[in-house]
Amino acid sequence: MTSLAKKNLMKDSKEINGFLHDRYERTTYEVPEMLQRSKAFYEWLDTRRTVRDFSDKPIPKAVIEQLLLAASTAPSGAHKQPWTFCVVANPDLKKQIRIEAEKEEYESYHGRMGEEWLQDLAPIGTDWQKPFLEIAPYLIVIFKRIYELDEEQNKQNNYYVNESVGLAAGLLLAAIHEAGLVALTHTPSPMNFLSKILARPANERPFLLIPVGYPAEEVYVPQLTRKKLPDISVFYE
Ligand code: IYR
Repeated sequence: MTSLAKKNLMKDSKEINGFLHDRYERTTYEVPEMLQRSKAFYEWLDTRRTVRDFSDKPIPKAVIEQLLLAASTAPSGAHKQPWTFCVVANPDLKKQIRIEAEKEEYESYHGRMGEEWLQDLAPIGTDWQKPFLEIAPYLIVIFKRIYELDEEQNKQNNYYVNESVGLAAGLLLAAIHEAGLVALTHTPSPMNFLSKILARPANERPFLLIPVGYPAEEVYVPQLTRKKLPDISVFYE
């Protein structure tokens, strides 16, 4: 048994409002180590880039499963965990998704998005063509669950669904980075075709489409800088 498992067994609990709460302890650090760790973590995350060119090299399903478990540790409104991760490896489904996404994207890039939007996207180098939807070994399509149905088909509320699923998506991207893989946060628009192709129930709405894989042999990403601390923060002291 691992020491963590042992610790969990020894864990004491107490009742609050009639519900059991477990004692929670976590390791804390002296300030120098705290600083070193937070800096190292930032520097690691800062090496993450959105990648649009994937290798078709397979990745083990076991890895994807771990990535999803990591994503699903995200906090959520009333702990409802209002997300479903659809993992698409099937080539026919990937092809259908590409065809439908490119249909929508063609319309977007040829009128729907408007001049200002197209100019904003020019430095990123995107266009309506989405070959990565067939090349990447896995497409993770995140659905938000806007409500649940109980056994009698009554609607049960979920809360802060966008916030919750956004947090899970962020953790997923971090987990993908940690695994040495790359991803693209893709938002075909509109994306209701995903519900149809993947036969999702009415309580689920597509949220993000995230191709995952190894990067292609030669990958270029747009030159960009991230905002500096004074541009993203206000301290009230
Ligand atoms: N959904 C389109 C367009 C697009 C929009 C934004 I805002 C981006 O940051 C990137 C792309 C596409 O996926 O190409």
